[in-house]
Amino acid sequence: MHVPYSDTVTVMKKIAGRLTASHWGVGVVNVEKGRIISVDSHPQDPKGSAINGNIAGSLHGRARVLRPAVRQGWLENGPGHRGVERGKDRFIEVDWDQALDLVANELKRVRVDHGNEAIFAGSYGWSSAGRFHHAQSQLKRFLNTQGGFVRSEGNYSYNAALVLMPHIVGHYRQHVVQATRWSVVARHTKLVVLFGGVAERNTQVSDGGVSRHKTADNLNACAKAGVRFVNISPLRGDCMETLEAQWLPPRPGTDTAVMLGLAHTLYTEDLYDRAFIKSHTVGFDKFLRYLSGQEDGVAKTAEWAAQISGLEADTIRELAREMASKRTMLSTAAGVQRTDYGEQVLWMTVTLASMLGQIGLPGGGYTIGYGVNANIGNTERLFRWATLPQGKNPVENFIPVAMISEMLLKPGTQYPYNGQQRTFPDIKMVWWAGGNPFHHHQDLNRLHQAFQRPDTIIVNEFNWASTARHADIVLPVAAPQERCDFGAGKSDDGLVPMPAHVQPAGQARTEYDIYCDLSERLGSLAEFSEGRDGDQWLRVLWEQTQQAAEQAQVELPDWDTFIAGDMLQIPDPSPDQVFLADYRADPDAHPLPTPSGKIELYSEAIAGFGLDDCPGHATWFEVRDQQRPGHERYPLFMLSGQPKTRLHSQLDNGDYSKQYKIKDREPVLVHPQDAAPRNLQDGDVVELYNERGRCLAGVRITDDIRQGCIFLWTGAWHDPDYSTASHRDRHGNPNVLTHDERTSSLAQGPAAHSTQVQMQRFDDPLPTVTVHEAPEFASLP
Ligand SMILES: Nc1nc2c(c(=O)[nH]1)N[C@H]1C(S)=C(S)[C@@H](COP(=O)(O)OP(=O)(O)OC[C@H]3O[C@@H](n4cnc5c(=O)[nH]c(N)nc54)[C@H](O)[C@@H]3O)O[C@H]1N2
Ligand SMILES: Nc1nc2c(c(=O)[nH]1)N[C@H]1C(S)=C(S)[C@@H](COP(=O)(O)OP(=O)(O)OC[C@H]3O[C@@H](n4cnc5c(=O)[nH]c(N)nc54)[C@H](O)[C@@H]3O)O[C@H]1N2
Ligand SMILES: [Mo]
Repeated sequence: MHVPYSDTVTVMKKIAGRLTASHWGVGVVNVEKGRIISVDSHPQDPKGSAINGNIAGSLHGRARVLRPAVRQGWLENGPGHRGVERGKDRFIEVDWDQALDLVANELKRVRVDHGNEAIFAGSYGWSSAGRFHHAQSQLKRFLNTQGGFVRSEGNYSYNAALVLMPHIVGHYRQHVVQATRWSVVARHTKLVVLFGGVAERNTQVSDGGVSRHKTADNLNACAKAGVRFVNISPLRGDCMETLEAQWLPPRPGTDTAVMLGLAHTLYTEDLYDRAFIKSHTVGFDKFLRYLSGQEDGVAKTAEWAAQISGLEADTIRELAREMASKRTMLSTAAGVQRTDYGEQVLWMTVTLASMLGQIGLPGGGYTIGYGVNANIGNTERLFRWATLPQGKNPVENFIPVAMISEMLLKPGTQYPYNGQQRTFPDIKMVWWAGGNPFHHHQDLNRLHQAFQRPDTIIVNEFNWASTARHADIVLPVAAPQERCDFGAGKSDDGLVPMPAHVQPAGQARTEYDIYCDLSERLGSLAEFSEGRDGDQWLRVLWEQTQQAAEQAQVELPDWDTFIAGDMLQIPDPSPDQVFLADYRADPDAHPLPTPSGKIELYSEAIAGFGLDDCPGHATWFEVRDQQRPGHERYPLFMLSGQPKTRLHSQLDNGDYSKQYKIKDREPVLVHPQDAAPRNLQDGDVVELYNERGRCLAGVRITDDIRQGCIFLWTGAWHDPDYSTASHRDRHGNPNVLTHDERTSSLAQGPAAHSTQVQMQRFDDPLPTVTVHEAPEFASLP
């Protein structure tokens, strides 16, 4: 196959030279007098994302970090000063020379006094699109020239899957790539059962970028072909209305029980596939002892599942029979494993699908994470795009990503992870670039305490969100539209030119230039830059991408032509992908990378770890907040999924995000029967609280949510009111309420969705949300 450049690209004159790439899609930038006034979607995107509407307001917003800034207490007293707490202290703006001298000297000091194991630069976060300027790659490349750093492993999205799946099926990142295509589902499947739905709002986004949004069209094609959808989720909106799904809202955190009830029906009515269980799985007999109640005296019947989940026993039984009678795809959203004991729902999905025996058949089996991004089930890349080489990290130590507070609060202590006993390092310096832990981590009041521990915290940012406000040194960085790059999603089929459209705001600089200047001070410029400036690196990365393309028989234009033109579409390598088809066809020729080579419904390895919170087979556990003494005081189950109006916390001060706020607060979805006894009207402001924290939010009343549950979107910039004892967040960030206990001691993944709260109308005078404004600066003494 030879695809010449002229066939893969349509240079549309009107938009040539005006493109930008974001994780939420391609934008066409409109500039007037050196300022971005708006960003439209690409005309060829069937479902362009409105999140583009945040770019102009946020880039030119009042919260931009315009100059390097140093926390007053740190500047006056040096590293490690405890004085005014981080987050509460004021900042002093300094010039670049002073900021870079401070950073270089502090880096030297920490290395000499404590070694590189005292530097944490896990720096989790989504950063921005752009292959070269990717914030974490830049930081890691720089620190690797300085002797390395403690990194983090895994992610907040699907950490339970990343750790569990290799034990029972294989590498989860591969599974995302190999997910059965929706086009195959449209042709073959009769029933799709969605645990946690497939939220269209989430399919706006894909890591690194998405050139065309295909999920909505592909799902609608399934419905048109007669596929029946069942949405098992506390939120009706987790499934597009046009799919006319049957909505079954369970109590959150009970999906494992529902699946056990389904499995019990399949077993007792002899509707399960004995042959597949025998040929393709191990350990069913042990699981069966648990399912039947032989192990613990409790048969996991449909009635048992109904009592736990709040669904009807008959509904569960009928669904099991229907599943066994036709081609069925099970889908479990990533959000459903971002819960207490999130490993179990994954294991039970695999177990249930194994009993149905359709794994590896077109449109049958299971998928974990449909809806986790815009590309899963829709497209894949034909060849690999080049990345900035990060070099080698001489430090071997790492932490599971969601143990950041644990690590900072408990240096030197031991913790379990994936069958190992590990020891936390003693961290003196934290450096964050391209992530916002005061958005993404759980129990932010605990994180605030943890962030008091290190000697020095450096944050590279373009906005004064809460993480920057918890730093000692803040370095202002150029935004994607202020620098030149190319965008290409990790699983996307497009290459997007990203020319610079405006000058960096204030004194902001690219991170590459910042690290070059630091490297010069530290005597390692040649190693870091390899003698290249940013433009030269872009040309090198493009040449490498051209070479990879050539091997796949695709011809890419030269860099200058590309950067001035339209996006390129690369052919999809596997439009008929069926997950685990090879394994199904011949399990001996294509063994799975598990200890047995088969699907492990019972894992000797995991059982051998002897963990109370993750035994050797799928097991039901009640969520933790329900088991705590006095839990009745917090009767509402709070879900906190991804926001429609932005990517996590990014550009929260943009117009589209702000348009949805209620009296400047993040909206919280409330069921009418939860609103009435609390005397709440649509548009009221409420206070949400539990023992971990408090926040305000704006009430949106809807019967699209299960009664007893509320839904508060993630990503409102944390805006703590330090004059209140609880540091009440004025804005509506759910993570002041979530707990920091993680899924289990197997995966140590975040478990944000399992949170109980109480809610009351807020009748006091409304405090102003301040976090969208720049902080008040102190001046140099
Ligand atoms: N309660 C709850 N919490 C959750 C979740 C949940 O479901 N519920 N979901 C979790 C999930 S799945 C995820 S992935 C995380 C996301 O958490 P994050 O990825 O940390 O969230 P973002 O808001 O994308 O943070 C990116 C930050 O990087 C900055 N940034 C962007 N581009 C650049 C750049 O080029 N350079 C630098 N230096 N900075 C840049 C942005 O301004 C922003 O502050 O949140 C997690 N948190
Ligand atoms: N617009 C937009 N899109 C995004 C993102 C964003 O920030 N903005 N973030 C991206 C990222 S990083 C990720 S990881 C993905 C996340 O994609 P998902 O993990 O799929 O998203 P969530 O919104 O966390 O969860 C999906 C739904 O699960 C439901 N749910 C929660 N707990 C339970 C439960 O116990 N049982 C059942 N049955 N359902 C439950 C909730 O109703 C929630 O709406 O989204 C990506 N897409
Ligand atoms: Mo994520």
